[in-house]
Amino acid sequence: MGLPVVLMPGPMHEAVAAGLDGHCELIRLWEESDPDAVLAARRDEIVAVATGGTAIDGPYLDRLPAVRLVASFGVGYDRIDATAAAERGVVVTNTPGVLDDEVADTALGLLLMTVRELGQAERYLRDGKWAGGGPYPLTRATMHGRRMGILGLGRIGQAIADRVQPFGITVAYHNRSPKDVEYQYYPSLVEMAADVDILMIVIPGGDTTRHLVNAEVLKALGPDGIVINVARGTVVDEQALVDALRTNTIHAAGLDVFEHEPKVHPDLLTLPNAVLLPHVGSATIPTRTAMANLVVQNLTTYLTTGAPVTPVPESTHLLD
Ligand code: 8YV
Repeated sequence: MGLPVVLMPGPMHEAVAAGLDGHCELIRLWEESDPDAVLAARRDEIVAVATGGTAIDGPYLDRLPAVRLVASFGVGYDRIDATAAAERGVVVTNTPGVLDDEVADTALGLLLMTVRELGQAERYLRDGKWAGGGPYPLTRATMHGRRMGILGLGRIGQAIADRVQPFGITVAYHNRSPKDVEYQYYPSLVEMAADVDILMIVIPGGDTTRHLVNAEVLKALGPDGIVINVARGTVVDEQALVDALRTNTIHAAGLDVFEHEPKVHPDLLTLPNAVLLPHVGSATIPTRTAMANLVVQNLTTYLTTGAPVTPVPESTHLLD
């Protein structure tokens, strides 16, 4: 018998293909001159998919009836319809845990940049304004003694909470249901926004969280309010955020993710109170390698034992 066949629809971290070497036959679909013909010809052989960003929904899986596993790179899997997959008996895995500290570090850096205007201050120096125009203006905001509301207190949210408390920042959170933690829980996002001055967004993307942070939430956050988003751009109504920044309805925003990334709302590029990063939350060589290795582990354990290591919640009942 030949090796099991795994489909890779688009390019991924090179450690994935390297780690799978010898365990399966890998179809690199984007390198094929006629991808549809390859899918049609191999549809009954392809048992698993390794993906880094391709949208995979029910109709996509219907073209691949032998697939039983979709191994996704990244902790967020909003581009994969895990419910439609489960309905077809397909398990989805993601890469939780291995990127928590990296993303939390990025969130802290972005928060500091936003509160203390560090990027703007650096540009001031590089533009030669320090020598010519005197010191950079004092920032209105400081880190110390602030209240942070975490939208989505999961593993990464907890890692952020651990990092900000030594700054004297008090933590509260909003999730669908309360957790066994000492932070204040808010069943209402608007009420939390009204009580805090930093809104830290770490909640997964997807239809259920789309535009959760809207004009009403931003208004409640208020003129000293700071929004930090290291989750998914879709969680925020980006036009409402642009309007809130322009009218000083909130003080500032630090964004690592965007609603239509890699396209960035053109107004964000010109707003002085927006700090913008190109989705670098987990983007270090060690962390991305660890994520790639977890994708490989999910595929290889599935191929040998039938039980991948990190299934998403929508899939776990398929493994009981
Ligand atoms: C990566 C991420 O940028 O894990 C996630 O959900 O958003 C990031 O770690 C992404 O997976 C890159 O493909």
